[in-house]
Order: sequence, then structure tokens, then C-alpha cells
Amino acid sequence: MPQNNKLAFATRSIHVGYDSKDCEGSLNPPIYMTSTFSFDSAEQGGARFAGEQPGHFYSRISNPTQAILETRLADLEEGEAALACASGMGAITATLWTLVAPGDKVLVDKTVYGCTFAYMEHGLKKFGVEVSYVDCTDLDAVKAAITADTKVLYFETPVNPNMRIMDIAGLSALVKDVNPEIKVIVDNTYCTPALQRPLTLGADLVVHSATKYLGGHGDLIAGAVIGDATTLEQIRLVGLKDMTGAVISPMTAFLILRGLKTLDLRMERHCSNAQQVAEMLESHPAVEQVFFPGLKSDPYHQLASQQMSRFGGMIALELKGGMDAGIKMLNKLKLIKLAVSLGDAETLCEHPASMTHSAYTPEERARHGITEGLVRISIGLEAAEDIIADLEQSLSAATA
Ligand code: 7XF
Repeated sequence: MPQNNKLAFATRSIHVGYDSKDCEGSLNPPIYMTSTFSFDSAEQGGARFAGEQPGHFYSRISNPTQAILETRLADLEEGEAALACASGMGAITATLWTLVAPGDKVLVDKTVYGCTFAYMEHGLKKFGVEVSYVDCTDLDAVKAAITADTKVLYFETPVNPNMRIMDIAGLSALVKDVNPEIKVIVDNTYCTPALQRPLTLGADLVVHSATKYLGGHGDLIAGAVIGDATTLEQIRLVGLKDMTGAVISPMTAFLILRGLKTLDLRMERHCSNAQQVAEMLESHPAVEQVFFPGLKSDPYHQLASQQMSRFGGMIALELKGGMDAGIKMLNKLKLIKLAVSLGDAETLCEHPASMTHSAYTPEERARHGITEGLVRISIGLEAAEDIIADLEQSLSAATA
């Protein structure tokens, strides 16, 4: 395929990194199920281990199926290089273990996915890394929190689960102005590069749970990090190879390549379904508040319009009856699955306080902006009217 960056996103999601001419015309890339690679000579093996010669030598470091996925992900996020990992947590931990040392400081937005918080709070801190939390929607607060030891600014946007939105360009410019060495890391799981490309807005690294929209079918666990080639090589050789071993399997890499072929198409449908659902919820008498940047009433609507091409497929809401009403509603769902994870064809609904964000204590949740009554919906690819009908019946049943 022509390496022509003028090809549209949807086309690149299907073609980049693989040419069937290289593999006997096979339309889909081969799945290289191998742990090791034989050498032509002892010298060649030594040169590959020393990094003096390109080529695969052991699948904990690289594998040809994984390499196709990495080329494609780097292209879609507009980065130089990518590393695919065994999970989103594998990608996040491999990245941070590579970038920080005892005494360094990591600045984290006050609300992040539960296990990311647990890793920061209990993992990094245990090894002498200082972690502090800041409201990244407040640029002055971020500026004031940066010290000489700060190595990383880390945030999600939109935030899991409360849908706050960060100004990626504003935060990146601010950080670089204070100290260009600080790495700005954005978790782009909720948007995917189909909707938002943080590297083009000034961020240094993007991390993903590829378990979600990138894979897109709820049948795998995987992650990725994308950024400049030098940092990615360090993450591969330190964070992945030596510190986590969180290597993706070739089969999983293949499944993500398959999922990526429909990423653009799927995101379009997730977004249009979510817009319709959010508008229904906003006018529903049982609903106290809807958190969705596509609503004109949402405080982040303007910012989201600038940095996202569409508003995504994730919605959070609070019911008038608080947590009790939320739990009742979850228990009344019929079509919609009561499950964590997101970005699947099936609409999934969950209760962050007791599920995805249960790694926070109740006090921490209160401090970090996660309310006990919040309900999260990952809008799937079913017909919007069927999703809406199930939500309407569950809301009526829960508030009857
Ligand atoms: O290691 P994973 O592939 O599950 O990815 C971790 C992860 C990283 N970043 C974000 C924004 C995530 O949402 C996740 C995983 N979140 C799932 C969820 O919120 O439903 C995990 C289910 S407990």
C-alpha cells in the first residue's frame, strides 16, 4: 500500500503496515505464533541482541504480527512509533516504570480509572515515586503543582467515569513552557484516534486500553502506547522487556488489526447512538444530571467541540434517587448488559463506585470527584431506539 499520509483515516485503519504482496497474497496478515526466531549465524544473533541489527529474536520483545499492529497504531495516532502490550494496565505501567525513578514526581489528574489510581497510589508510591493529584481542568492549579522533580503529567480525557474534559493543547503548552523535559501522557481510550489525536495537540505519549474500542468486540485484553521512537524504544527495552513482561500475544494483535478495520465506522455509530441516548436522558424526569460533552448544556461542550471530532460513546448519569435508584435501574435492565468494560458492540452499564472505581476508598472517591450514585453507560452498536427503550423501561421500573 502506498505510504501516503494523505489517505483518509478510515483507509489507513484498514491498510497501513501490511501489504498482502509480502505474504503470498493473503488478504489478512499472518499470525506468527512463535516464541523465538532462528538466526543465520551466531554473529547475527549477537547483533540482534545488541540492537545493532534489525530483526526479531524473541517474542517478549517483538513479533511480526505485533509489529504490523504497532505500525498501524502509530500512524493512526500520528506518532513515530507504538508498542502494543498485554493490557491497558500493561501499557501504562511499562511506560511509567520506564520514565520515573525514586524521588521523581508524577502529577496525575484527580480522577482516573480505578486500577490506574491504584497503580499510582500503591504501586509507584511504594517504590519512592511521589504522586500528587491535581484538577487538570484548572490550568493555574497544574502550573502551581509542577516542581523541579516533576517528570510526568498524566490524565484521561474524557475522564473515566465522570466525563470531565481536559484541554490537551493548553496543558501541553503550559507544561512545556515550565519544563520541556516533562512528559505529558494522555489516556486516549475513551476517544481513540478516530475522534481525538493528543500527539497533534502537543502531548508526548498516548496510552490506550485496546481492550475497548480499538479491539471493539469485547473479546480480548490489550493495550498500547504511542509516541516518539526514542522513548518507545526505551519503554520496549525497559518497561516491557525487563519490568513488566506485559507482551501482547500475536493472536490478540491480529484481532485488534481486524477490529481496527471498522474503527471509523463503529465510532460513527457509537457517537450518533450516544447523542440520541444522552438527549433522551437529559429530558427524562427520573434523571438528575447527564454527563456527556455532546449536550449543549454540558460545561465541556465547547472544549470538546475543539479537540474531539465527535463526542464519543460514553455517558454518565446521576438519578434523582441517588445511588439506590441507580442500583435499582441497573437491576431492571433487559437488553443492556450489566458489565464493566466499554467500547463493545453491546451496550454495557455499570456502577463505578462499586465496580471500576472500587480501588478508591469511599473517602478517596469523594476527594477525587467520583460520586457514589454515578451510573456509567458504554453505548453500543445496537439500534438507538432499542437502547433508548431499555433505558426508559429500566428508569420507570426503578422509580415506580
Ligand atoms: O488493562 P485494561 O485493558 O483493562 O485497561 C486499563 C484501562 C486504562 N485506561 C482506561 C481509561 C480504562 O478505562 C481502562 C480499563 N477500564 C475498564 C472499565 O473502566 O470498564 C476496566 C474494567 S474493571
